[in-house]
Amino acid sequence: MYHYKNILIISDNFFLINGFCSLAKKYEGLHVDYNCSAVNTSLRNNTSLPVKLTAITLKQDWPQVIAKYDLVISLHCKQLFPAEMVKAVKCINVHPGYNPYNRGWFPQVFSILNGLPFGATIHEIDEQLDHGAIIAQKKVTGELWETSIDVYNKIVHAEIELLDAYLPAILNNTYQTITPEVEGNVNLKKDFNALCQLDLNEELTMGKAIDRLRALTHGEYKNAWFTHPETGEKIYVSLNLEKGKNKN
Ligand code: 0FX
Repeated sequence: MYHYKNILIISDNFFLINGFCSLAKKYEGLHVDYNCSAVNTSLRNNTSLPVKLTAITLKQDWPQVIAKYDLVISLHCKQLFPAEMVKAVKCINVHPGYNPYNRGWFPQVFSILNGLPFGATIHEIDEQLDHGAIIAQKKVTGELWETSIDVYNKIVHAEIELLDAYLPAILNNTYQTITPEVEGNVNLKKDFNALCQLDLNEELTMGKAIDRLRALTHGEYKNAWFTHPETGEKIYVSLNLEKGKNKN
């Protein structure tokens, strides 16, 4: 039997919920409930998920969480965990960044820009954003020909690999932690939004321009944009990169 028996997964991410459900099958006798943010109706209505998701608004619902569960795992939950909840119950975060670098919003976007490491981290949640003691982490590579989505896909797979390897120690509360020696840096949603607005008069090297656009190219998302100088229309920009066969 495990140290933690009543587990709550809070997630706003389809891929990670699916991945966690597959892993959870290996553990008998665990009680796992799955919640997502109340605003995330599309995820709650998604019939291809193997579990039913219940809506939760942590700001108001946290007392029920601490009464019912002994372990809460965030798999990209888009709500901040209230300090009262973090103090009262073990809370663990699975984060798509290599802590303490580029903590916060869309870490790989910022790592493409500032050259800091890409990866995934499982850590204890404290009162600061993506900040607590690190349980496990794994780096992934980000290559010059890769855009945000290419790196992100590697990161979410790394998150599942870490969960697969460390879930036994997490459930038994036998894991070791490390505390990063530096605080690192944090990016917020507003920093991402500011990056998306391109200034046609900004001067930068071609390398920096390519990095900016590959950081903002993520599949179908319309991220980078500029304003047409004459019509005032918004023009969206994304980048297509393809690696050739020859070295030269
Ligand atoms: O679930 P998630 O991958 O993670 C995000 C934050 O990056 C993470 O730091 C936080 N802990 C978590 C709660 O929320 O977010 P997503 O599915 O909205 O986005 C996945 C990727 O898609 C993102 O890294 C970049 C890209 N994206 C997403 C949106 C919404 C864009 O390029 N543009 C967008 O507008």
